[in-house]
Amino acid sequence: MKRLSMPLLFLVAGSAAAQTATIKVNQVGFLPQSHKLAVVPQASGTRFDVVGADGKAVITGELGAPQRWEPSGETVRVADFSALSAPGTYRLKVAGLPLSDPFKVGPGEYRALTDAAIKAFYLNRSAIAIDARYGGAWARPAGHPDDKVLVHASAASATRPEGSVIASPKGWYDAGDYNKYIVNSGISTYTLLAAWEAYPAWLSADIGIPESGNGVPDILDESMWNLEWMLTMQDPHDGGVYHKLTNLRFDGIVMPHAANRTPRHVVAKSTAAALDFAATMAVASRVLAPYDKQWPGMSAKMLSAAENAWRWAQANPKAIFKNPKDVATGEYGDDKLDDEFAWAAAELFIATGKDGYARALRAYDAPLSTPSWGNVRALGWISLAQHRERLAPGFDRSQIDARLDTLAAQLAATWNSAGYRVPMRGDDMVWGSNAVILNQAMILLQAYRLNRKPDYLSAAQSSLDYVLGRNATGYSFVTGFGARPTMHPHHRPSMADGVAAPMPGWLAGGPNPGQQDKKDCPVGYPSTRPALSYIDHECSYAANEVAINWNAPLVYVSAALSSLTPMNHNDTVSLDVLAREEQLLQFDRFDDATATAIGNRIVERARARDQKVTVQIKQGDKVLFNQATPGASPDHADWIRRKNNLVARTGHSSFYTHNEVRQGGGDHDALPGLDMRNYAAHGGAFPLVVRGTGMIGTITVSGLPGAEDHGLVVAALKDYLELQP
Ligand SMILES: [Ca+2]
Ligand SMILES: [Ca+2]
Repeated sequence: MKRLSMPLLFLVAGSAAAQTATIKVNQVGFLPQSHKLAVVPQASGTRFDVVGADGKAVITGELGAPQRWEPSGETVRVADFSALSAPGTYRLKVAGLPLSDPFKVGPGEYRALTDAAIKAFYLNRSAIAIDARYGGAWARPAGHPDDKVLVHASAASATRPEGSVIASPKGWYDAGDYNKYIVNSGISTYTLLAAWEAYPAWLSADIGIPESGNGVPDILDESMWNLEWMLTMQDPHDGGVYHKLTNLRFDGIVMPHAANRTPRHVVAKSTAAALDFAATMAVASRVLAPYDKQWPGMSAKMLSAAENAWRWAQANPKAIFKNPKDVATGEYGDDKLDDEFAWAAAELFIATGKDGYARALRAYDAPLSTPSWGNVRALGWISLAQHRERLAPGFDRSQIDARLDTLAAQLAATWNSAGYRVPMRGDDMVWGSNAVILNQAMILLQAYRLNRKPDYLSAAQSSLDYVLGRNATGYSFVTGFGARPTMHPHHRPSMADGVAAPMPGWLAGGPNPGQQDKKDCPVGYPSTRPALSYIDHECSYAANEVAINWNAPLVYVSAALSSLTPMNHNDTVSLDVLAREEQLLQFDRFDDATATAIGNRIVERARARDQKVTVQIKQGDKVLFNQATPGASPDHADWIRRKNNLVARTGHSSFYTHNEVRQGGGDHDALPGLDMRNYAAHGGAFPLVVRGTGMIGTITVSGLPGAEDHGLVVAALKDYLELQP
């Protein structure tokens, strides 16, 4: 930790703006085809080198023109080294400045980041011990069982008078404290579920939680931990939803199990809580529909809970939450509820197709702005964009593109003109500013999916760069990631656990010129400038706390960039990995029923994600299974025929051959000696092998990019084979 401040101290003598006189770069790294920028303070040099581990320059370029950035008060130049795509570890070098922090370039560079950002939710679970197998050094006993929670006077009703005891276990601790708030849980859970809906391939990986390997993607298991808690916060007698479950006062700086034993309460029902609950449950009901076997009846139960909460909000449209006199925990107060009505209406419309919800959506309509816990309007439009193909008739789909593009265009314009090349303006630097910039990235990414404007993807990459080090403070704001990460977050377990390193994978709130904690901190802020209003100190609840609604967009944005950034032509998958897959995914016996079960499984997965594919399973010349999801193209049949021919010839999956050819520098669309009208070296056809017999046929998907077709087959096979006795 001492090391971190060395370069700054080194420069103090020569520079008035010591803490800013370093090159700022994303300290984690980039995908080969990412847009790549660094921010360079004014120095003698006007050129930059990117140097490899051996110190030799691999790329050299001209710095951009000097430009002032008001939020930090600096004049900076930008280095654009997007041309760098070869995997490796690099630094930037500019005459007159210390070398930059190191960063990596490589495929899958954000895998560890996405996984750690999801795992942070696990580590913040209430009512369960964190096992060392999954939590490592951050294992701990269970805290806050919440199996006996009191109904607070503010929440009393005829059927549940003050002091009634209810069970409301599970859920995530909200932030650095140990309380649970519906409003903030809503947007956080939504963001994880939306990430899954949009980027299921990247997010199917097991991350090492108790539910890993159970056949359900871990991000959904993790979300379920909180959804189950949220369901308990609805009063079954009237559909209303309690605003929060908290102590009367914040716990001390202790571990969860050592927190005070005074009773916890559910506090007042509120309109905001009911609507955020309704929206989140509507989303969860559609996302979990394919998992009815694992959670019987859950999807239907959630949809009905959502509609009941909506009805309560209709009947109680102005129940604005204020902390009762005896309750001092977080308020999450919001008196502008048009956006909550609009969000819930959008999600319920997608879920049910009922015209009443479409009418409500129109009634509460307004232009979009960057989402946050108290401003949720844009969340509904992200969902509408995701589901635009299957919205009930009568909904003007062109409106979806227009709405998201209007906001994304504003953000991209700011990004283009700002000295630091970020979409965030000085007045966006509020409490939790790091989540503001990542929520801006969510909008940019969703707009990019609709219209593929390259600036939107680049501006979203810049947003991730910002939180990982390309900001005026030079910190990577994600614990455990980068050369100079946040080390002292305001987070009770990280402060009380006796482990030197903070719990990894958490995003600090970030620069906040409000500096509301100034009087509570033994160290001063280095500056009053918005972009420099940050201290890495445990005291700093205003700039250095962590929170579930800040981590969720980190999951979303790292997954989206990993999925949307174009693939480098040099990016291939290891043949060893693919060969092992082929060894592993074999059958002891195979018959028509097996084919039907696997085929259905693939179709189910594709349908759940709205993917247009054709699935075929063939034994010899006999087709055992052939089905297409709605909207699949008739062309798929020919792709399947050509991919199958390749598998019959090579004995390997078509994805294996695709990678083999590319790794050898060849063109996969022109295989020597083969008539490519009858062969296709694209992923999606997988050899059907019975142990002791050999290859008897193929299991094939077509319709998506080859890697995804292949991924769909492999995921379904893994699912199926692991579940066999
Ligand atoms: Ca799982
Ligand atoms: Ca609001």
